[in-house]
Amino acid sequence: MSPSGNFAKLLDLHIIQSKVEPVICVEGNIAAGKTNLMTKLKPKIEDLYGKNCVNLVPEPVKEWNDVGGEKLFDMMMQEPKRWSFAFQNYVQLSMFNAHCRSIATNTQESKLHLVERSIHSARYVFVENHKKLGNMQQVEYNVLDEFYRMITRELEYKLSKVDYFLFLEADIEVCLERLANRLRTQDATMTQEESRVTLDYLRSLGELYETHMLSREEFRDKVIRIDANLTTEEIIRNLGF
Ligand code: TTP
Repeated sequence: MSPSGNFAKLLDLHIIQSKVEPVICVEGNIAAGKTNLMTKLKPKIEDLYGKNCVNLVPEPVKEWNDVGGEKLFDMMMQEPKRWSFAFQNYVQLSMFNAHCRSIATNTQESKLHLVERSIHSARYVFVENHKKLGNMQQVEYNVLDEFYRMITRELEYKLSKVDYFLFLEADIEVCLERLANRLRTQDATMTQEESRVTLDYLRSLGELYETHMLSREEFRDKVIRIDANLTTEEIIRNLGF
């Protein structure tokens, strides 16, 4: 695990010295500020390494509420026991598709990929959470796990090979407040269904981030923890930009 102040130096090492295209995933609880950070970090990095050098890959959230015309995200939030399996299946599928599309259509000279969340946190935070809450049967969990392993180990697509996880750590009270503000100002990237998100739900997701993303051998050394109670501008400064 690296301190956040080293991030700009790490990027420099990757981009200038080793000339590989790093994959950086921005992680964190619901409403931790991922979208804001990605949007504001992109121009800072491009100021240093050239116009269009960042390939920004947002989460395909809009697709989750239009599955052949069905609002699957809303359905899952209303009836998680009935729909969490179908929903998490679709999250994995749509992320895999969006990530592969983004690489295939990326004609610009990208030097790095800045990705919102990852197929790994969808699996180890959200799927685990549904299992823990009893929303998913063991056999459904097994199917999702096999699907995840097939995508990441056999297909091994580029954006699943993550170099760094920028992990935004905000207090759950702060996340809930930001979510409430977003719903009040109609600036919701998802729908009013997110008003069903509770402190307990955020706490549970936060615990799963700790036990999986921050502790598993395959991820833990790639994690850069960031105090996300701060403003986005302060975070960017702390990252060394
Ligand atoms: P978030 O990625 O948390 O989007 P956000 O806009 O809240 O984040 P930020 O403010 O930090 O930019 O996800 C959108 C919703 O999708 C959120 O309610 C969590 C839900 N979700 C799942 O239920 N399962 C999943 O596997 C994933 C990845 C998201």
